[in-house]
Amino acid sequence: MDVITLGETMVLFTPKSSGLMRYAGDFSTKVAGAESNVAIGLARLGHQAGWISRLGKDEFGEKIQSFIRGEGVDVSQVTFDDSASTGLYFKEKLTANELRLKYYRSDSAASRMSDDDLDETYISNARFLHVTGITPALSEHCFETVLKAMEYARRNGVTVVFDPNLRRKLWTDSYARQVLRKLSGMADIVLPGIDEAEFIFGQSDHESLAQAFYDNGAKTVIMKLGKKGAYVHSDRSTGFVGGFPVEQVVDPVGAGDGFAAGCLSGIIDGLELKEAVRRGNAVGAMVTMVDGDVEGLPGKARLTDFINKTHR
Ligand code: KDG
Repeated sequence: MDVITLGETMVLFTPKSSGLMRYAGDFSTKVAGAESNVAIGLARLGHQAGWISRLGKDEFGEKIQSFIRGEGVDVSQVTFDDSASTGLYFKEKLTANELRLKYYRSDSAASRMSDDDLDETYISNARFLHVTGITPALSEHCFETVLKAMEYARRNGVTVVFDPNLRRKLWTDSYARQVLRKLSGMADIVLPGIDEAEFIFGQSDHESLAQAFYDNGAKTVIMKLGKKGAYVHSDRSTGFVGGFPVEQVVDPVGAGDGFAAGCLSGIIDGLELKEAVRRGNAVGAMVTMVDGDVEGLPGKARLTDFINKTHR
């Protein structure tokens, strides 16, 4: 495996009409979860990715497993729980530019994950372990599972990648800040957004914030700056990597996961760090132009085309 990831994936319902969801009659159903989004992004780019999770023993659990398997991600470590449900998630489009997200995931099957769900050998055979700050927010068990997965990775020489992915609806600010800071310090590579960096370390400029993550323990800091691109800070390379212009943002959700998949894909392919981040910027931009978290993730040919066209 190139990358193994771990986390909750839900069925995503999107009303076909805009406005308040109470008036919506028809919904599309898709599959969404930050970590499986990354795994799918990597698989589309030709890498080997695995996803660890728990699903409810219900039709939605079956849907998620078969969708992710169909995308070429290894789901051999996914288990089914017959006493809890698969999580659901609604993306309400209030106006053309205003989304409202609503979760139905408390006490879901994934929130009951425990370190019994982890196989050290499976993790030790990967090059990278990708985890996010969503999973520890689901439950104490989930937090311990993330810690254990990181411990297995570290003692087997697997590079740990952490994306804070702050979800304020899931926990209190003070606890979130404490946990995200701790996990960021245990990772080799961190991928915070500038807002998340400010949430964790306080308001400052991107250079000082990147330095704060570095001083906290991460060897490579890749900070997302939205449309502007990203800022990189590591021993070998420091500086901006410009973003790609987007004609029209259709759905921004999942762009950060596309960015993570693109950066990791570049690193796996042996690109220099800033070139890898450029690939991340391109994938992130492409995701925003299509509805759904994963539907806009490109294969290698489309990605190369997009990069070449934009920079001709
Ligand atoms: O990054 C996209 C995710 O936010 C979305 O897929 C849902 O995993 C999700 C979450 O917990 O918000």
